[in-house]
Formats: sequence, C-alpha cells, structure tokens
Amino acid sequence: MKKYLLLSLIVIITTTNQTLAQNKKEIDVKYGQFTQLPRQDNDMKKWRENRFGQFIHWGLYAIPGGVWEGKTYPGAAEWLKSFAKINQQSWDSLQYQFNPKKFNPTEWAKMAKNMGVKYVTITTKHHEGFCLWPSKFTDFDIEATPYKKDLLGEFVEAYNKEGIDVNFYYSVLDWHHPDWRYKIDSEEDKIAFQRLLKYTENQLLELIERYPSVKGFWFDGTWDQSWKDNGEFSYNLEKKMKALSPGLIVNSRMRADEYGSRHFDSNGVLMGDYESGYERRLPASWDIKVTENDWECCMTIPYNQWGYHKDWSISHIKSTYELLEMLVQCTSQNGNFLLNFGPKGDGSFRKEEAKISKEIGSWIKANGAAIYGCEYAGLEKQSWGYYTKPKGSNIINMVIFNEPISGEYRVKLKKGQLIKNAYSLSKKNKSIKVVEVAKQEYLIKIKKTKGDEPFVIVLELEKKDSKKLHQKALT
Ligand code: 2OX
Repeated sequence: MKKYLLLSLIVIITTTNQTLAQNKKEIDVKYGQFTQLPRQDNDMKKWRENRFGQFIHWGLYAIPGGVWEGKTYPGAAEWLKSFAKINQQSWDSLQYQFNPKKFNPTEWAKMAKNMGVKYVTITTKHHEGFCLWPSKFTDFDIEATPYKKDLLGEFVEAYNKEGIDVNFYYSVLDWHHPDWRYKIDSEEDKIAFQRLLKYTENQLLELIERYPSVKGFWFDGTWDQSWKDNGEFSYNLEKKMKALSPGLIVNSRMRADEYGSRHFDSNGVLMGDYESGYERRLPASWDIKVTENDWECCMTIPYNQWGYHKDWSISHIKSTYELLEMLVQCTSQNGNFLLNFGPKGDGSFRKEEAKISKEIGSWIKANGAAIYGCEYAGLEKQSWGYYTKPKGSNIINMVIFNEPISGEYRVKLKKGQLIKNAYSLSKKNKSIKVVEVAKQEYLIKIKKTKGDEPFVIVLELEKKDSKKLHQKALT
C-alpha cells in the first residue's frame, strides 16, 4: 500500500514538473540559441580556465587621444569623432598619420604574459571603421597607412608565440562605411544595409581565413535597430563562422533573435557562448543565477576610456588592488575578467598601464593558483573576500581583501564538508589554526598581516567519513 502511495506521488510530481517546463517555453523562436550551454568542449573549457584576459583598443583614435584642435574632450577617446562632431574627411585622413614606430609586438606579448593574462581581445575594427588588417573589402585599412604592414598578423603571431589565445573584437556599427544605417526607413536603406551585411560577413570570414588561430569573436556596436531587425542574418553568420572554425567562441552581444531580443532570446536563453553584458560593471548580486552561464566582465582602468586618452587626470584611475579584486570576484562567480589597455598612436604603452600590468603580474605570479582553472565554490559570501575553487579539487581558496580586526575569518561550509588543513598559499607548510564554532561553521585564526596586500588562505577539505584526520587537524 505504502509503495503505491509513493509511486503515485512520484508520478504526480514529475508530470507537474513537465507541465511547468513546457509552459515556460512560451514562444517559438527560430533564430535564437542553437548551442547547448554551458559548452563542454575543450575550447570552451580552455576559455573558462583562462579567467584573465587583456583587452586592447587600438585604432586611429589613438592619434588625437581625446584632444581635437587644442580642446580636450573628457568622453571616451574612441568616441571622439562622434561627440566632437569631426567631419568624415578630417577623421579618415588620420589614416595617413598612422605609423606606430614604437610598435613592438614581441614586447607587447611579453608584457601581457608577465601580467598573467591567458588571452587577448583586440579591436580589429572599432566604430570608426578603420581595419588593423589589410582587408580585401576596404581601403580604409592598415595597408593604406604609412605603416603598410599587416599589423594584426604581427600581433597574432607574437601573442601566440607566448601561448596567449587571441580573440578579435569587431564593431558592426561603422561610421565610415557609406552603407551603414541606424534604422531602415526606405527601400534604398534596405538595399544599402544588405550591402553592409555582406561586407560584415566578408570581413569576418576573411579574418578567420587569414588568422586561423583566432579563438573567438567579440562583437560590439550591435544595438541599433538595423542590426536588431536582422536576427536571421546574425544567426546564419554565427553558424557560418563556426563551420569555418569549429570551436570558435562568440559573445552574446553578437545576436538578436527574430523578435529583436538581444543577448538572451525571447525565451530567456543566452545567445552566443557567454554573456558579455558586464561592461565596466560587475554582477550586483550574489544570486547563484550569475554562476549558471559563462560570462565575462570587460573593464577600463579609468572611469570610461577604452582608446588612448592623453589626459587621465579627468577621472579616478583604478588601483592595482581594486582591479585585482574585480578579477577575483569574477573568478569566484564563474566569470572571466577582461582588462582594457589603450596603446598610444606611436605603439607604446602609457606608463600608468605599464606599471599596473607589472604589479598585477607580480601578485598573480604568487597567487595565480587561486585564479586559473578556478570557479564558484558554492559557499555563502563572507565579508573578508572571495572563495575560489580549483575545478574538480578538494581545495577552497579564501582570497582576502578585507582583514578582520579580530584576525578571525568566518567560513561556512556545506553539509558533508570538513576542513582537513588550512595554510597560507605563500607559506605552504605552515598550518593555520581552525576552530569549529558551529555545525559546518569555522573560524580561521591568523596573525594580523601588515594589511597591505591581498592574500590567499587555502582550505583542504575532506569527506566526512575520514573523521580521524579532521580531529587531528583541529588540535
Ligand atoms: C553606448 C551606450 C550606452 C552604454 C555604452 C555604449 N557604448 C559602449 N558604446 N560603445 C561602447 C563600446 N564598447 C566598449 C567595449 C568600447 O569599445 C566602447 O567604445
């Protein structure tokens, strides 16, 4: 009798769940997501393990650096043409000045390597429309500058030599191309924009064919109505790109579905391979939902400058530890951190960026084990900092950014988890005292540090059945 009761209960529960699941899929979306997420192939696994990337914004805007005819514009340097209302010809003729004599791709790649990034994303074409590679489909490219050479090719080669994955940023929005339209108001607009779409496709396939080691594409400038009205096109484009380069990783910003829904399709399913909406901001909440999708935060060092701006005194410049804290927060919530650099027109880096990259690199050299290959630890956030967990390990890292006055660090574990050992990452052999204060709740006690650098405490966990070891560790 009891058995039947249980059985019918199971039947009721499962059928109710199925009905709920069916009800959730409200709309028939034809041009939404076509990939099962989160992707589990090797390319995506590598992307996820990388955790830390370098963003590079480089184009003609690096030459004026936010200053036009003696006037400094405080807005984003790569947007100067737009808000200083510079005419097309004046802006486009910057092309004949682009000659980065100090560009040394080997040095750039070494700087990136020393900073600890595992991938780089470079602007192949920003909104201004200028192409860093010799494109068959336009003359507004590197080939027609005094530099002449294939700058992007040199860049890719140098970074790959250092073992750094290369991704291409590509803006669909194009201020230079005569066929660009913000919206389609006439038959003429429609025909023009069809040409723009063809140009976009040609260039993207060209980039993949010219630089076959490219790992992914970071689309931008996709928010206008004209692009949103072409969900079928971007759906097919993503498929074509991936057919040419299996394993390619594309950001959510690329697409809109046929209803114009961006990033997430009309059923709320993420499009592309990871969410790229976190621009100059981090997830606001500790909601577990953040950890469900792959995502990446892209961040500027000043308040809002991507391309090189001559005057960095106009906004707060983030400190090295402020940036490192962002990287650690991303890691702790299953996200990647893409930190932006805006090289000068001559091909050198400003001294502030060089200094920050060195400082980040030296911290990561000592503490990278708490970043690379790490993920959300599944534990309740504590005020001292962030947990990160090396995937598949029995280890939990505590990355400390706020040292408690008491010298006691609260840790709340999940049911069945026990602490076997605790030590500081920099002093591996020295065990740290752990006191059990409640069920699954511990205080980690350590001597006060000088408090001038974030640091990592490693917790080695064990399963509950090996109780003996546990008691030993606690004495
Ligand atoms: C436009 C309107 C509201 C908020 C952001 C923008 N935005 C951002 N416009 N362009 C951007 C570009 N994306 C960054 C990654 C930079 O390339 C920036 O220029």
